[in-house]
Amino acid sequence: MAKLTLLSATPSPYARKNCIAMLEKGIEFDIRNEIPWHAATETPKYNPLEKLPVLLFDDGTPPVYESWLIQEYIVTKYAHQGPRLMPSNIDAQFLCRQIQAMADGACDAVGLLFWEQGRGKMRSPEWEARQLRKVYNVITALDEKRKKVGNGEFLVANELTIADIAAGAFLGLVDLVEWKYGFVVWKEKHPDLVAYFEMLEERPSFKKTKPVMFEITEKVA
Ligand SMILES: N[C@@H](CCC(=O)N[C@@H](CS)C(=O)NCC(=O)O)C(=O)O
Repeated sequence: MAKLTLLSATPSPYARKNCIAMLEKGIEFDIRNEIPWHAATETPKYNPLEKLPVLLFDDGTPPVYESWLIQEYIVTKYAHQGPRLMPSNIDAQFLCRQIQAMADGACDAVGLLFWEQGRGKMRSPEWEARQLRKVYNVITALDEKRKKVGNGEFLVANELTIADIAAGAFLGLVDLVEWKYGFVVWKEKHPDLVAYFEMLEERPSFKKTKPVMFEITEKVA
């Protein structure tokens, strides 16, 4: 098997999903942290979209980018190693992927908010409200899904899946930005979801990948 390296960034919820999946499965990998907006970034060498995470191989296998696709790679290529992270039932699989798409989209909205907040006088309150609304919509939707599964720990099929990993990575991002910027306030209104988030955060794979904000010190390259 080729040696795996994940091109990552310390606050990235997308890369965190991939790290958690590989840790859960006991896959060996290296991490190479970058700031993808700085001039020294190597991300564009591997992904024409200039975004990370990117999964790199040392045996000439083409890089895999887009975090959802990296999850698919991990789940399918390492199907027989560790927890499967994807149920066998097709409908449950779609549900997992749907929840992942929703959580990833909410991370995109947080990112757009972050950049908008840096635009000084050009900031659009309407645009910010729109992105924030998406974040809250997804928090509410996750809370509802969580309530539907009742006492089960996980969102789909009573087992840890890519859906929980994506939901946990999104909530981890919200937690980080709430602490840093105070613009997402959700915990009082969603105690069940907080309990779910805390349950996930207790897992060694989540503990080991806690997001850390970086400082963007250069003009965007
Ligand atoms: N849909 C992508 C989103 C990845 C993403 O937005 N990554 C950020 C870092 S957290 C990035 O590299 N941004 C650089 C850019 O937008 O140009 C995925 O799931 O992998």
